[in-house]
Amino acid sequence: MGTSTATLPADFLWGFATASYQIEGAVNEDGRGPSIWDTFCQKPGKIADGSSGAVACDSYHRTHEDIALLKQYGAKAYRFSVSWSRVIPLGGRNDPVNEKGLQFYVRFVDDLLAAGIIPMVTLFHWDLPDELDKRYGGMLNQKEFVADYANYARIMFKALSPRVKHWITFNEPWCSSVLGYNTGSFAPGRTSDRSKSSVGDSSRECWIVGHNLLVAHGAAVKIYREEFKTQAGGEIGITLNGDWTEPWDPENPADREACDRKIEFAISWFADPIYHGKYPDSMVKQLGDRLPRWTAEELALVQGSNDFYGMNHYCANYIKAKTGEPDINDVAGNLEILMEDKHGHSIGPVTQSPWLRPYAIGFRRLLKWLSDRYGSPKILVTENGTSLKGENDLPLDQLLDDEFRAQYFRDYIGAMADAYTFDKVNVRGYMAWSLMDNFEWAEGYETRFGVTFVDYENDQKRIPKKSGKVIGELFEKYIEKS
Ligand code: GBH
Repeated sequence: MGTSTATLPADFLWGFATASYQIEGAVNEDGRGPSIWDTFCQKPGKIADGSSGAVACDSYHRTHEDIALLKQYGAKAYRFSVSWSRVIPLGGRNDPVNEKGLQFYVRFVDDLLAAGIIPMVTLFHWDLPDELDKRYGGMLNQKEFVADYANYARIMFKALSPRVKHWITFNEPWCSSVLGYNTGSFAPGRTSDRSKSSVGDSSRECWIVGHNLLVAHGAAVKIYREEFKTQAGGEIGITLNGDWTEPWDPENPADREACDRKIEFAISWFADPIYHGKYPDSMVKQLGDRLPRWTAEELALVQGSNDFYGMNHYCANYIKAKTGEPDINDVAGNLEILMEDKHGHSIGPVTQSPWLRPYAIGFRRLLKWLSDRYGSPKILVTENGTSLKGENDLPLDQLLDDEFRAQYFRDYIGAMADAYTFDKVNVRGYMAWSLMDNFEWAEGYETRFGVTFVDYENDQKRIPKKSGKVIGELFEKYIEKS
């Protein structure tokens, strides 16, 4: 819980988040083309329960149910993402636009606004049109990818601006780069590990993809600012994921240094070029010429390209420095990421997600860390939430009474209010992950993150959990009355 005198400003924007491939389903409907996730899910062994987003929450047919949920929870805003291959089935700048796909989003935005809910649109939440991957190597190919992404972004700005005033270019480029091109655990699944993929170079491709995503982000921001922003009075930024770090041994300076280095490799990889015009020294030092160099033209697009900092945050880790030369495929900064410290003390309770143990004070500390490093930017928290150990196996009445998740939100939203009130962090928005249970990528449907239960066996029926209601009560308490 936050300190009792903590508050949030009257205009604080709060609500819930989702992503297209995780909720929409209807993958073959109304002319949608396949994305790299449709293809990836078909490969045996890639998804824990062998599932895919083919039906998911069926939100393509249930937008009214989703909007009703948002209203019921009292949300001011909703963050959702657009499926690029619904709008341009083949993806490219010379490929046809699918008017039916585009109109789906136009109508959805109209419906949200009619319900009094502010739309926040993510242009890319990992579901690249599959054809672009096949045609020219997708995100690896800077020239083609940036031009195609810019074309797609302009189509969406034209269709939805000025009614949409909050735009996110990319969700978590770290995941697209590292999980897609280093570990191979996410689409398109490229890696040097030949037991997982026949193609890929973990030591190089992730750094190239990260670079290209930044340039594509910059290109879209330039278009928005030059052609749409003035009329819309809107804002645009990128969303980065990053966990907080604590030293495995606080007495060891090497572990303390490794804590910052871990955040640099996860977050500053993208945020330093945007706010400071360069990659972090720690990355340059470790990666040498495997990290692309910035050209003047690229930097002109990338530096200064955030109107706000989009922050996805879930948890924290203990960090132990490695001794010796870094592995050629290392992406973490030559360190171990641990759940327990030197004395065997866990950073937080276990959840259904092996990587996630709640540690709310870490949220406050990371907000301050980002604020200090990037000159007090406006921060919108674009995702925060938790899974719950064994939730999927609970009887329905117990599953709906998700006190563990409710407490997570009390602790995390409280920590954020503390950061705003006492650390003067300029955090102005918060979207809980997620509005409802959905396709949890490589984890399939077994792991649930929703504040709403989705019954995949019974017509994707939505039933609110306790935590959905708690979030509204928390913001009611913290937000100052204007
Ligand atoms: C978010 O990422 C996603 O934006 C969202 O789509 C997803 O549903 C949500 O999380 C819940 O998972 O153990 O090395 O594979 C959160 C950031 C970064 C968390 C990668 C999982 C896996 C690290 N994610 N991390 S590893």
